[in-house]
Amino acid sequence: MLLLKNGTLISPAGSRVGDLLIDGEKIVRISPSIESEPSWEVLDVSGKLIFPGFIDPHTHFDLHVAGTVTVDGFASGTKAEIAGGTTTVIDFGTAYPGETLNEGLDNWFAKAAEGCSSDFGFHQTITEWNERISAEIPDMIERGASTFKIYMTYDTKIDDCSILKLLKRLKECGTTTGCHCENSGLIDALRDEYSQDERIRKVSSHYLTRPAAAEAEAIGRFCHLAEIAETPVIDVHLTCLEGLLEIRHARERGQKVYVETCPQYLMLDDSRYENPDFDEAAKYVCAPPLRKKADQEALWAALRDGEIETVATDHCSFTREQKRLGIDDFRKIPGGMPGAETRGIVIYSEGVAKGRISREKMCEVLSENPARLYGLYPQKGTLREGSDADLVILDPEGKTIIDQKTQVSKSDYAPLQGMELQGAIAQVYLRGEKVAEHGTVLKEGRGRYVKRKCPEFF
Ligand code: DUC
Ligand code: ZN
Repeated sequence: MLLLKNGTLISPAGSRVGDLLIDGEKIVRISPSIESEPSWEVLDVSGKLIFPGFIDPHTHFDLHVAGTVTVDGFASGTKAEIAGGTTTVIDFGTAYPGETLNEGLDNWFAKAAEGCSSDFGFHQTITEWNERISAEIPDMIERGASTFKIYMTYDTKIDDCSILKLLKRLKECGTTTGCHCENSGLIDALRDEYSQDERIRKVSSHYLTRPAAAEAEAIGRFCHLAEIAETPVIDVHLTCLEGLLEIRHARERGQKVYVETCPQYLMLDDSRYENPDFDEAAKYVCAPPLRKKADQEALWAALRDGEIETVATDHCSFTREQKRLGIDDFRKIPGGMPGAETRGIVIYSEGVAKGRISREKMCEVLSENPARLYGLYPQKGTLREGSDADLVILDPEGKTIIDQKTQVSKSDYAPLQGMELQGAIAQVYLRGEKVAEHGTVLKEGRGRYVKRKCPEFF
């Protein structure tokens, strides 16, 4: 038994000082005061905030992108996550065209077999639509990969006809999908144009060929397809106000649309791409790209107001050397950046400590909402009796400096390098076991697969 005494227990409904008792892997009692027994381990956490372990529902470990593979696989990716307080990740398994969904999922289980330091699950990415794939949806749900992902851009995209059919089928099966919304045709036309002259060697061409309008149009179209299918849907990695306006329109029509954003879109803007040093600018290449400062403010306000339900990382990490694949052609820069170990503390420091959002909202968007939306609740995402003892003990008086030299991710840069943050992730517990302390992972490979239920549409 482990008794945590006098911590501030955070939940979306409110926070209170109290004691929390862990027996093995589970939280067994929460009360304003629990009398300890001689055989128990007791930890005084006065002044500390106790969050349910964070959930990262958007990672890309061991993913092939633009002729290379992300530098973090499941071992280093989940180790980075656990260092930063994320106790469960949901990665995207992918069935490439011609593969069955079961084969795609098998491949992702094999990738994760190298060992995970956080608990883990999978969404299944669908890259084509036909009767065979449709028939396999119940298998995915049965295997716990109960939510899906589709792309409206990249080689993995599916067309509107397929999206509508898929949405109807997922509705029938009691689930839904997340979507990467960007207008592929618009982007392709601009990329063709920008690759005709010297702009082909400019990193800035990346963001100039993926404007907010491309994202907003695709979000609007995706929402209208969901309107016709009469089903809730998820927009992953929202970056901009224009896209948010489309979400608002859908909600005004009475639709349920769940929205995710990521710390990079809250913290960084597109001026990063204008750096004349290729290595510096290419660090930030991701899709959708970073936007304007006004978009960051709109996203913070939307988080505060409950218009964004989850904050994920979209951790998709490369080294600077890998980014150099695109030194002569911006279209070949692998897209994505690391962020696994910094998400929680960035949201605390820049959100809670700066007064943009409450600590209860932080708990909602990092823990409870992803647990509910992705079928993990109440096993995960909440501090309650019977739930897994996945805990983050956050010291609000601590300080964190982001430094690539001390990060766990194998990437050789940190997008927020040098940032001084208020607060520190003091300890992380995974199912009752202390697995990380002050950024150091104490126990590796303790993660297990979590079979997820279908979403709760709150
Ligand atoms: N965007 C990225 O930047 N990387 C991986 C996948 C994605 O959608
Ligand atoms: Zn992604």
